[in-house]
Amino acid sequence: MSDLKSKFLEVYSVLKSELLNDPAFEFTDDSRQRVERMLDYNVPGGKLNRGLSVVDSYKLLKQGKELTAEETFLACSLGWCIEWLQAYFLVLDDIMDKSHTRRGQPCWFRLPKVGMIAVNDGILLRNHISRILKNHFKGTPYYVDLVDLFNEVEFQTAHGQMIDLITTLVGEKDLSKYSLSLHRRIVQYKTAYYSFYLPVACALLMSGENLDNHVDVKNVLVEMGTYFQVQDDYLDCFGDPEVIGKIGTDIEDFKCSWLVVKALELCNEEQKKTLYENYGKEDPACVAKIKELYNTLKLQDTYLEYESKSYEKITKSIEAQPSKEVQAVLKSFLAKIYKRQK
Ligand code: GPP
Ligand code: MG
Ligand code: MG
Ligand code: MG
Repeated sequence: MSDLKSKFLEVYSVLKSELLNDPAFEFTDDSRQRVERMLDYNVPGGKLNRGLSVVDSYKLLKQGKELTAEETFLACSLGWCIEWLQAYFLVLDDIMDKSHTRRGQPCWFRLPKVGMIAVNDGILLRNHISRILKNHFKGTPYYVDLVDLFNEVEFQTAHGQMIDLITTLVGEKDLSKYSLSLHRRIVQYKTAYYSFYLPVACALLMSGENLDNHVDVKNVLVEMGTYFQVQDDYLDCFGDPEVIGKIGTDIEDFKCSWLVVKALELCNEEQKKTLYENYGKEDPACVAKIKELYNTLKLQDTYLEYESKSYEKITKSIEAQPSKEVQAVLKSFLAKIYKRQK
């Protein structure tokens, strides 16, 4: 494990222990153990890309100067706030998407002793972020901006999730509404802001920057986040569940996935009929028909083409950024996701 990752995980233990001894609640041994189990199950088990990116980005913004122990701790804590946010979203998203597995284990709400208590666990996870920010950032000049940033990004994500969900309403399932522009709108809000803009925005605030001066950076990151969610849509169908740690449900859930949008663009009348008749059904035979059609339409090739085109386009926008440090932050982020398999 890299030094940074082990340092990062050490900070997790510190933050967790503070939360489990929060004086605002009188924990009993049982309740403390319950929260600890919930955190260990849902917070640290992912790729940690979002969280680690805060530290990487902050270092690059400091032009590679060695960070003090205090700065490292603060950057890691902000990174963990994003991982906590991600855990909060995923616990709830898995209920809404009726998913089965996440990060190679059953979704939290699928555990017999959890069920719908997972909804409240989501609320706890969200509140932990505010506690961490209060405990460690209240005295900093950028505290208000940080709280505001997390609120704004949560607002955007919840609205993205809403449009993702209302397109799948039973009784109103209508493939003719699905288009690349609807897809872009959904993924920009449900994924790009919290996964891409937020880590870099945290690092910028820590460096004393005013976020209003970095609208171009935000636009590039939103572009990258959109590309990342297209990858997620692709992997939902074509990824290896052993590698991605989750079993796809987009076809069953009637999601406005990039794949179905592309299929609608490329299909003939007969294939369109197959799409309309089989998309959004739980029946494995219907799902198999959709996957077969995706193969006939060579969507894997369309995707590879999309990947290289997006990479080129994003690289060009990065190179148009005036600051070399910002360019380095964005390039390191892009390198982490290009051609990802998980
Ligand atoms: C990812 O969509 C989007 C989120 C995890 C945001 C959820 C937002 C909430 C307000 C709960 P996805 O369903 O495609 O992700 P996955 O494929 O990982 O389930
Ligand atoms: Mg979802
Ligand atoms: Mg989901
Ligand atoms: Mg998905």
